[in-house]
Amino acid sequence: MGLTTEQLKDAYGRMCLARAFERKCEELFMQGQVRGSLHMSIGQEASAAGTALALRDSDLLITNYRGHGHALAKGISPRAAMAEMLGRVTGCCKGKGGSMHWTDMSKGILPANAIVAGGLPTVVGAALAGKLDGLDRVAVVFFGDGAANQGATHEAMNLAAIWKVPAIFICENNLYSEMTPIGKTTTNKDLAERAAAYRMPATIVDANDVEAMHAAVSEAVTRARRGEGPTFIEAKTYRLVGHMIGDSQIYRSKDEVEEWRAQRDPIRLAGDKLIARGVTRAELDAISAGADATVADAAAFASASAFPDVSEIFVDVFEHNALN
Ligand SMILES: Cc1ncc(C[n+]2csc(CCOP(=O)(O)OP(=O)(O)O)c2C)c(N)n1
Ligand SMILES: [Mg+2]
Repeated sequence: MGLTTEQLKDAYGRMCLARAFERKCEELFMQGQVRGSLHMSIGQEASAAGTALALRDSDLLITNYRGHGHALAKGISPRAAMAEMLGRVTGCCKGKGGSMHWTDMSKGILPANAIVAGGLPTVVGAALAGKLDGLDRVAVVFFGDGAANQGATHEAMNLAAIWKVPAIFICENNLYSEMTPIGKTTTNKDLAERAAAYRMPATIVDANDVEAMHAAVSEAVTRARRGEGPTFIEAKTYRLVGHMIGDSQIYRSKDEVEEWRAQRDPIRLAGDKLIARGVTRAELDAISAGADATVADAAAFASASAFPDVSEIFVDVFEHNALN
């Protein structure tokens, strides 16, 4: 099941937005305006856009530290997201969560967290809650190939399968866990095969192809809505930038990165498909310029916003008494 041309244009726009947003964050990071670290998903945008297009606002999404594209594709406000990057009070966590805790419950985006595999137990709970409440709602989690080796991943998959909860496990296999190539972390590089241990339906998808990604997630959503339980999707992809900003990337060759950039850039692939369907280059440029304008507006909004007042430091955080 492919996307209509309108849907593909929508996907293209969501991918352009994610990329423009992260490039702007990179710029702001270099200026010292974004603090901490920055984990970009450049090269992995089709996984996010294809998934979001298969979901409703009421469906839940949980992501991790590499989740800018996921949350933007699912509809987080770019202004609130950028203000959060800059630690401003108008941010989606009032400036206190940063990049790694983006959330927007009105769009079904649960607060992200940076614990590798931390989203998997949460998604089982979120899916179970929807099932117990009789809601027609699915819950999706994104995690990486490294996270697939965590114990929590397997506990979560086991429970999801036995309880038949409407959860979708999307493992973005970008071939590296921080600086470690997948060949050094596991003997079987097809991570989808692990789902068989839980009798969970699983599929491997070329996640640089937004249509393929959308088709795989749509099938999983249909199964979940029918009450048939969870699905595991291995989204094969590649990050075109370092693990985090400042990563010198000495663990992989420049040729490898260049080959993925030249052959498999998901935005270019979607653009080529649109051109083949008769969309003009000028239309594509207009979509991309629209994304740039949204990001410029978000950055201006964020820069003009105040920092949270220091009196707010313990508001909305867990257990500040532990510090006393
Ligand atoms: C429990 C835990 N262990 C270690 C880390 C440090 N860490 C941050 S990202 C990362 C690599 C995860 O790789 P992968 O799951 O493949 O995701 P990717 O970064 O490639 O998207 C590690 C080890 C962490 N955040 N949480
Ligand atoms: Mg990885």
